[in-house]
Order: sequence, then C-alpha cells, then structure tokens
Amino acid sequence: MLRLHGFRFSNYHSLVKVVLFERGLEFEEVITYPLADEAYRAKNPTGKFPCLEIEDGTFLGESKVILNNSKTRTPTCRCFRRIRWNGHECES
Ligand SMILES: N[C@@H](CCC(=O)N[C@@H](CS)C(=O)NCC(=O)O)C(=O)O
Repeated sequence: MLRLHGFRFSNYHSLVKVVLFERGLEFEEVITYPLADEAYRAKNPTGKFPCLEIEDGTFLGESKVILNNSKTRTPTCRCFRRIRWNGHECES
C-alpha cells in the first residue's frame, strides 16, 4: 500500500492528501515531523515532507512529483482536468 509521510499542518501534505483521496487511491498516513531523521534522509535526501512511499519501497519527494505519480495511477479519473478559465489554461 502507498504510505504518505508528513504532518497535517503542512500545506504541501494537505494538498497531496486531498488529491490522493479525490483520485480514490488507498494510502496509509505516516505522521512524521521535521527534522527528518537519518533513516528518512537515506530514503529522501532533501529531508522534506511530504513524501510518498510506493509499493517497491521507493520514496517520492516533492509534492508535484507525487501529484504526477497519482495522475499516472488513475488515468481515467476526471476529477482534475485541464480547463480554460478566464483565458488561462489550468487544472481544475
Ligand atoms: N518543494 C517541496 C516543499 C516541501 C516543504 O517545504 N515541506 C516543509 C514542510 S511544509 C518541510 O518539509 N520542512 C522541513 C525542512 O525543510 O526541514 C514540495 O513541494 O513538496
């Protein structure tokens, strides 16, 4: 199962969590606070949160990378799609 490492009052963590929920992905939340310990840094050298631990044990850092990964896991999900709004292209 996917495991989301981070803490709840982080905006980055909350954003990723909402998207995982909206995409219907099952995950376990592993509440972890800065400063990152040695074990965490061995998996994610930036020491930042959030981080998504995927099935093979790899840690994906950076919220944008996690969001992209969630997108490839749910290619038919229509919850976040490109729209034009006020002349700008954005993702809803
Ligand atoms: N560019 C990163 C930023 C993440 C970030 O700055 N996270 C903060 C918490 S909101 C953090 O981990 N701070 C701990 C530190 O810098 O040691 C992302 O988009 O995920």
